[in-house]
Amino acid sequence: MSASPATPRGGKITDIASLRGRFPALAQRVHGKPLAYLDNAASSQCPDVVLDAMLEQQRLNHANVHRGVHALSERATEAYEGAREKIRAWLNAAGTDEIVFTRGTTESINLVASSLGGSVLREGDEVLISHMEHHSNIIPWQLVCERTGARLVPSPITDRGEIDLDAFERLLTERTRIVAVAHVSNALGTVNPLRRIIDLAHAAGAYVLVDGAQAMAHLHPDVAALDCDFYAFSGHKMFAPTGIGVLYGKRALLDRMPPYQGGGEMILSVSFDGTTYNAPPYKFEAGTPNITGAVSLGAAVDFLAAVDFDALAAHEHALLEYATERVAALPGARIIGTAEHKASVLSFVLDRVHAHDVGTIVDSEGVAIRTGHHCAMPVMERFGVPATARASFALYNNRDDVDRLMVGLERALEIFT
Ligand code: C6P
Repeated sequence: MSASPATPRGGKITDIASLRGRFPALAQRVHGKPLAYLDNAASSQCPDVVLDAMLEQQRLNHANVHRGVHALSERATEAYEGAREKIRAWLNAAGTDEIVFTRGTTESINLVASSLGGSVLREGDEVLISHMEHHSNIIPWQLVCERTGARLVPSPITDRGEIDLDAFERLLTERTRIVAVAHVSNALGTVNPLRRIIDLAHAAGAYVLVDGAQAMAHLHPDVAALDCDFYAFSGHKMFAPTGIGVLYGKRALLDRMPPYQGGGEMILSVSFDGTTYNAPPYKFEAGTPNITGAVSLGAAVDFLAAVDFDALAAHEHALLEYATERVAALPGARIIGTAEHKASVLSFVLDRVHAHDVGTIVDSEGVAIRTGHHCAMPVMERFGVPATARASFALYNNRDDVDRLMVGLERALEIFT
């Protein structure tokens, strides 16, 4: 089941279209129609190798990690730490001690906001984010700003949905202690110029957190080359299950940061007089972790590592262009997010049909998209819309999925005309 017929000898998979067959969920019918799954920015489907890894972990190796001396616990520990190493290698992090397992992007950002933010921010300091951030990269900073007296500063975006770099530079001052930006916007699809942002932020003496939730299934971030201080992401948007994610953090910073939660695993010794903490990453992994999730995420990284990312980018880019052209040609259509560099996401409104009706009608055609504010209300406000319909692509999507979306959209227009 897990052997790939599309792997050229000795090389990476370049025939991206062939990967669709590896995703069992895509073979089902929904409302009597073949499924066209275009809600990948919310959660992507799992390939056979990830499903196999999940099942094997639960069937044979289900035990707690780092605790038992028995065989199952040792196997679980090996699989869990093996996954950490796979993720380290994929991100090009310096060590596995820089890879913290979390529940997902949201928890990773809350960890940094609470632990780093809580210890370095003072009254008058600023946290600089962008106007295109997901709520998960806004609210944790608002919470810590309320606690510390620091100020949250949103940097404006242009009409195309790109960070206005001149404004960003102006807002970056000696008061800026932390910069937090998305690698890819979930509501607009914009790919942000991270290197430039990180260089500017570091030159101003600020730490940088990157919200990589929307990047991992499309780009291959190299944290050493980016030189970001933190990089956060979720497994369920990169072909792994829900409930597992990662915080990459530079070791020197993780060392200095206080624990985020207390409990088992994160200590060296405990007495009623006080506790000494374990070293990173364990200092930040209180309690029994999501072992099966981590192992499955490791399998998802193996899956991605076999794929040629240039071919993947070309495939997804062609699909996004095709879908953008077709949707833009519909009467009353407006594309929200027209950045020069985009990945995966096509957000749009139809002036005659509310986004929620669009979503319901295309669902009846077996087409899954997301509608609403996409947990990015400031983006909706910036573009003067209450909600958008959003088709988001993954490597397994094809033109047929887009054609099926168009059938649904034309039907919605018929009903509302
Ligand atoms: N965006 C979407 O449909 P969690 O929920 O922790 O896995 O990811 C949060 C998150 C953070 N940043 C970005 C850029 C995101 O896109 C998301 C999740 C989903 O767009 C669910 S709202």
